[in-house]
Amino acid sequence: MKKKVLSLIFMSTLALSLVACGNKKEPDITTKPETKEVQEEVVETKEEVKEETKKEVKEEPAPDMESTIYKAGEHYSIDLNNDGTPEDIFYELEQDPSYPEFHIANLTINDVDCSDILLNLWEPEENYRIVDIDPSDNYYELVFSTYGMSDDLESTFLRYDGESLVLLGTTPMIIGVGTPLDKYVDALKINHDGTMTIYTRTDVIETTFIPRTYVIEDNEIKLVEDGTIYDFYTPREDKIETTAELKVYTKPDTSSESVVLPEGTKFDTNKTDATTWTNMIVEDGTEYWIRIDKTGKLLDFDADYDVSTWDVMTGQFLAD
Ligand SMILES: [Ca+2]
Ligand SMILES: [Ca+2]
Repeated sequence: MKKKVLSLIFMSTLALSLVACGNKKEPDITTKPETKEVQEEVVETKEEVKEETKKEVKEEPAPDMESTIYKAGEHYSIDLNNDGTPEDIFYELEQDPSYPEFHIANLTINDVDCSDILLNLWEPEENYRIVDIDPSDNYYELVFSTYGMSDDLESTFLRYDGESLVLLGTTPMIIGVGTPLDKYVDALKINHDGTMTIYTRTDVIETTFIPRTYVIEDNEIKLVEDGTIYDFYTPREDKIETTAELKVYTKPDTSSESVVLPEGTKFDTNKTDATTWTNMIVEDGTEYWIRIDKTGKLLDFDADYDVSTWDVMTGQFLAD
C-alpha cells in the first residue's frame, strides 16, 4: 500500500530547478510515516495525487485541517504548493548555545535549511500547524507560534512557493489558545475565505482584545482597518474618571454634535474601532464618542504636545 503511494508520488515528481530553501536534489521517496498523523497526511497526499493524475483538479483541502498538530523532530511529506510533489518538512528545536535556557528553531524544506526565517521567534513552540487560509489558491501556510517574551502570543505564517519559503508575516495569538484575558475564545481563526479573524490587542483607552480581520495580499498578511466598531470587554469593576475637560461627539462622526465633558466625569467604555472612535457611557447612560488614534493619542485635545488617554483618565484597565 505504502509503496503504491510512494510510487505515485514519485511518478508525479516534476523536474524543477534547484533553488535555495526549496527543492531537494533527489526526491526522498523513503520518507517514512512515523505517526498516525503522518500516515493520515500520506493518505491525503495520495488522494490528491490520484485526483491530479486523473482529473488534473486540485482536491479542496479539508476546512478543519489546522486542527492537526505537527511535531518537532518528525518528517512530514506534504504538497505545500499543490504541484503534485510533496515537500519534506522537518522542524526541530535546538538548545541555544549562547543562552542554554532558550531554544533555536531549525526548519528544513526538502533538506534545505530555512531556519533563518524563524530567527525572530522568541522561544518557539514545539509544534506547528499547516493551514489553508485561502482554498482558492495553490498554497498551504505553515504556522509557527510563540508565547513571546511577556505573553504576547504570536504566530508567524510562511508559504512555500515552489522555490523558497516566503515570510507572510506575524500576527497576534496562537491557534487553539485563547487571549490573555479570555482563555475560552477562539483567538486565531482561519476563515477559509482568504481571511483570518484574530483577537488583537488594543490599548486605546483600556487593554483589551478585539476580533480583527486579517487578509493576505501580495504575499503579506495585512490588518483590515475598515472602521468596523467592535464590542470589547475588560475585567474592570469601577468606572473610569476623566482628569481634564474632553471634547466628545454624540455619534462616531465629526459632523455630529460635540460636547465638552467636565473633569471628573465617570464613564464606562465598551466599543471602539481601534483607529479613531471609542465610546464613553456617562453616568446618566448617555453615550458619547471620543476621537483617539490607535496609539491612544487624543485627536481633539487642544495642546501643543501629544496627550494620551492615560494622561487625562484614571481607573482604566491597563495591562503591561
Ligand atoms: Ca509541492
Ligand atoms: Ca490555499
